[in-house]
Amino acid sequence: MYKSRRKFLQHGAMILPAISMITSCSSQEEEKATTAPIVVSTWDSGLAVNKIAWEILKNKGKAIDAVEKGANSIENTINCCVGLGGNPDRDGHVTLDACIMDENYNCGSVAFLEKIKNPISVARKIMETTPHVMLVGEGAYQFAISNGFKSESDQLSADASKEYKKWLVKSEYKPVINIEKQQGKVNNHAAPAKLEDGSFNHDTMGLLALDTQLNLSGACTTSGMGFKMRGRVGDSPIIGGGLYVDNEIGAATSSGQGEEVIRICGTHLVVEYMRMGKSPHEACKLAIERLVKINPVKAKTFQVGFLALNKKGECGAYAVLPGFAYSVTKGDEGGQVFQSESYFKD
Ligand code: SD4
Repeated sequence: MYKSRRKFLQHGAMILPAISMITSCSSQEEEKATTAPIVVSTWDSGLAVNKIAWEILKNKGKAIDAVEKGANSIENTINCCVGLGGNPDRDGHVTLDACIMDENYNCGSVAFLEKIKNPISVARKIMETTPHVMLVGEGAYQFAISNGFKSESDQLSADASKEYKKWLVKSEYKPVINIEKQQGKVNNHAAPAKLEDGSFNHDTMGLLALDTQLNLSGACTTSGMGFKMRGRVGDSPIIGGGLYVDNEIGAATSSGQGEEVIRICGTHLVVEYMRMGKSPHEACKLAIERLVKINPVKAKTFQVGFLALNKKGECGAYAVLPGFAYSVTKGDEGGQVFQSESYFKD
C-alpha cells in the first residue's frame, strides 16, 4: 500500500497549495459553469480512490455508485486506517466505522463492525433495505452475514501487528493527538504518518461526488483511531459528523479527531454555511474557526480537516493544523492533490 501510494504520487500527482484551488474555483467563474462530474476525497491517497470513482462518473454513472466503489477500493487494500488491515483498538481488535449518503437524504451507517471487509457496502445495504440508518457491533455483523457478506479472519495485518506490539510496550492511552503526532514524528493513526519520501500515509477516507445528472453523494470509511478504547466510535459513521450530503446545496466530509467533529456536528455545519452562500472553502474555514473557538489552547493539540463540494462542482477544504491534503479529480486531465490551508500555520 505504502509503495503503491508512492508510485502514484510519482506518476504525475501534483501537490499544490489550496490557494490555487481557490483561484481556479473563484465564485464568479463558477457561477457560470458547473464542474461535473467531479470527485474529491481526503488525503493524497484519495487520488487512487478517485480514479476508481471517476471510471463510474465519466461513464455517466451515479455518484452513489462512484463513492461506494471508491471507498471499497481502499477498504480492500492493507493500510493503517481504513478496512480490516487497519490498526486495532487497545484490546487488539480491528473495528470499522462507515457511512454513506445519497442525493435523496437516504443514509446508512455501521459502527463498531468487526470481520467484514467492506463496511461502506454494509452501510449502503442498511440504507437501501432497512427502515433504519445505523447498525452497530454484533447486530451490524449479523446483518452483514445475513446479506451475503463474508466473515473474514480477525487476524491483524503484518503492519498493524507491528504497530500494536510497539504500542503495547507502553500501552499509553492518549486519545488526543499532539502536534508531534500530527507532524508524523509519532505514528498514531489519528494523524497522518509521514513516509520516508516526505509524503503522508493517509487516514480516514471521505469521498464526495457530483455526477453528470448533478446529483451529489458521499461516503466515509475508517478503522477509527488506532489503539482506541474498545467500543469507541468516532465521527466517521455519524451522519452530520463525518459526512453530510444535501443535494440542494452541497456535501462535506471530515478527517481527524472524531470527538471534536461530533461536538460541532461538523459536516452538517459546513453544509449549512454553504446554504448561507459561503463557498466550500469559506464554509470549511468557518466550521474550523467554530471548533477552535471552543478551546483555542486545546485546538493546537489535535487535527481536524473538513472537505466540501457544492452543487456547482466547486470544492474547498480547511484544517486546524497544517498537513491535511485532499484529492480532486475532474475532466480527463487526471487528479490533483492539494494541501489545505489551516488555522494554525505550524
Ligand atoms: C475517527 N475521524 O475515528 C476518525 C479518524 C480520522 O484522521 O479521521 N483520523 O475519529
